[in-house]
Amino acid sequence: MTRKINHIGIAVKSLDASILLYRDVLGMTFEGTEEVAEQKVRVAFLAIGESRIELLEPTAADSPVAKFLDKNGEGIHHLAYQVDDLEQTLAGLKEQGVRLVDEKPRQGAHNSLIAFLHPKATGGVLTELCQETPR
Ligand code: CMX
Repeated sequence: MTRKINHIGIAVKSLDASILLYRDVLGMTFEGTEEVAEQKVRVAFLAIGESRIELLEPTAADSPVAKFLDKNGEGIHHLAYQVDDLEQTLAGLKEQGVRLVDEKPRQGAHNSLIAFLHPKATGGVLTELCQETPR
């Protein structure tokens, strides 16, 4: 069902300052920034091997990432696993009684479809499932 770690989401206060760290200090490949209006975040992707780091900066005070930063400060926000068929995966998880944040796929960054599972159902780790769609 889950194929690989698509990305690791890290909540940051400043995208620009964090890009300097991940690109210039840690040497990852910067792939660009994007606004995900539906999630109220601006994101930057940095490639590392077959996976990515996703830096998340809130764009509004009521963004889930703003709430996370207020409570925890900067740090790992979620893990994202790649699946082939998100709709089918969600249906299977629902059948198993897993608590979902999103019952239906939503639009994510990089033209992907995404859905979150509730951290209370996944051992305290906010878990995202994503299905890459052709660009
Ligand atoms: N990782 C682990 N636990 C988390 C968490 C996170 N990122 N965010 C919240 N929680 C925990 C809280 O610590 C809290 O636990 P306790 O009750 O034990 O204190 C509990 O979940 C409830 O948290 P809350 O602060 O009251 O926040 P909400 O219930 O309002 O929302 C959540 C939590 C996960 C449902 C919400 O953040 C959400 O819907 N997230 C999915 C969407 C998202 O995060 N989008 C941003 C990224 C978008 C992208 O990658 O494109």
